[in-house]
Amino acid sequence: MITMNRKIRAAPRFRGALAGIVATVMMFGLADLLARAFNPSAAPLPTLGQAIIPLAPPAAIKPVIALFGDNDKLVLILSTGLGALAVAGLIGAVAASRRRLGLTLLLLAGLVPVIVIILRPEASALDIIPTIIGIAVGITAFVLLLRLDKPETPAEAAHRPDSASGPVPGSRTSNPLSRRRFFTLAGAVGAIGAVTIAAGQTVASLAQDAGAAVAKLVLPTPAKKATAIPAAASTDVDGTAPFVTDAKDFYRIDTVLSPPVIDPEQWSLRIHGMVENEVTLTMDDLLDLPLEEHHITLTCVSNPVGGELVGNATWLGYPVRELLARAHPSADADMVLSHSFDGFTASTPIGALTDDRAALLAVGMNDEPLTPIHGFPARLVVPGLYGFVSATKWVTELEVTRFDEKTAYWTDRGWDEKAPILVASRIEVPKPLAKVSAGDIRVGGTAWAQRSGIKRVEVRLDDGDWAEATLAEEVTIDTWRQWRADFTEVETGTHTLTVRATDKDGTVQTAKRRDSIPNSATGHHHIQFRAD
Ligand SMILES: Nc1nc2c(c(=O)[nH]1)N[C@H]1C(S)=C(S)[C@@H](COP(=O)(O)O)O[C@H]1N2
Ligand SMILES: [Mo]
Repeated sequence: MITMNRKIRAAPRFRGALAGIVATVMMFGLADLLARAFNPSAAPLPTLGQAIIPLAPPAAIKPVIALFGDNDKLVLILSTGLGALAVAGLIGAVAASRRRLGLTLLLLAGLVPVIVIILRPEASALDIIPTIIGIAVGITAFVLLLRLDKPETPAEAAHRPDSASGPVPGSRTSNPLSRRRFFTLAGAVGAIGAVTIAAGQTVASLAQDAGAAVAKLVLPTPAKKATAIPAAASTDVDGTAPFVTDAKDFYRIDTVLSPPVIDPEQWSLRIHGMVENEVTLTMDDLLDLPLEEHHITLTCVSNPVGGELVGNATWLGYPVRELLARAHPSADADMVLSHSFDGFTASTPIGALTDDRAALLAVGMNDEPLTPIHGFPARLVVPGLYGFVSATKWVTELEVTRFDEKTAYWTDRGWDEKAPILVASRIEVPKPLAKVSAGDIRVGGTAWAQRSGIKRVEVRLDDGDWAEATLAEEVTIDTWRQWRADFTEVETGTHTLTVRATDKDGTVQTAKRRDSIPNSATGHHHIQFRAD
């Protein structure tokens, strides 16, 4: 009797959970699709996901980036969605026995995305309309579903053909007819939800085409061309990364779920804070300046040893040094806090922006305007510093200040204030666990030590001696340098290769392993391969 009672009660609870889940799918789908028409940045699911990012503990972010790479954003959206469905399912299960409580909880849960949307810095009151409509329709569907999931009256139960013993006293047995209607409606609501989600994604990918904004920006001919890249800058070992990284292959790290699309005609850069003259620069002003082109290798502090979060491009821009000079920074200032359109900030030592290095306010990458994910229409690129303290994309403000007055996005989360790039090297060929023919083996890779330059790269096979690699020609001290090494008479079996680099100051890349927080992972890169 007791087990039977439990079974009978589990069924409405299950249907309640299902009602909550399909109603929520529909709410998100509908709200998302409507938001695409109004204002894509007001779509509830991405907005919820985006709101979670700054709250996430840094210790959790880095492993996610390491595990999923560029897919970290997809993983975040999916887990936010699954989390929301789990909550909706629980509330639905509660509503099966306590309707009013369930409805109140659902309404409260629905308010969460509304509040998050309103709290965005760029929010307008209209932004909540899609979500409110989604919630209203979702809750209506939920109520209808619960109504259909009515318990069977004793009279109905008595007339059921299979009811030999009549209704169980005190139990809620659902009515088979309304149960069928319930599942039909639940299926329909779920399907509408799925279709609206798919439609929203399609509209989103069409709208994401920032082509129109990018087409408005026509790059001028550089007043100063970058040094020509000699053929000898590449070792030509098959399978190594090219010397110049294509924009589409360039690693991407940022805290936005989708890059802002900024109209260059609306963009401006404001230089303010501890300055004598505030300066505001429009895109036309910037494009009229004598722009310079420089090859610069950009690196992320989160790059694991041997990792892919490094790339080399030819950047076109104007020296930040000159822009700052127009504003006349106070002698007490020691930092420039660059602000992005999306709220991200980076704190750069003012010296790195005013010395002779090519710190650029960049508009071009490899002869094209920046792509939206790499900072269109303008970003900073500073040789020798990790991206999180220097390479602000979608940059809109340079605030001249002091380290003891202001902090930046990542420094607030435990990363170093000042982050010069450490000497590093990686093996690109052979690939980890590759099978190669025994005998003569060619090894190739890249090393970097921006601002200093690479002096030496050494490679070791198994426990052998360090062998000096052949370096490709250096293009500038701010670009990475390819290398290759040849080993002969490599025997059949499994082998390990290890690499280390030395910069021109004589600093040898340390073998000591450490984590990327607060100032980059260290250790030697090694890989295993099989010779057959
Ligand atoms: N607006 C904005 N700019 C940003 C970031 C960000 O999160 N938001 N991330 C920084 C970090 S950590 C790095 S490593 C570089 C990466 O630039 P990329 O994505 O063009 O390779 O951008 C920097 N600029
Ligand atoms: Mo980074």
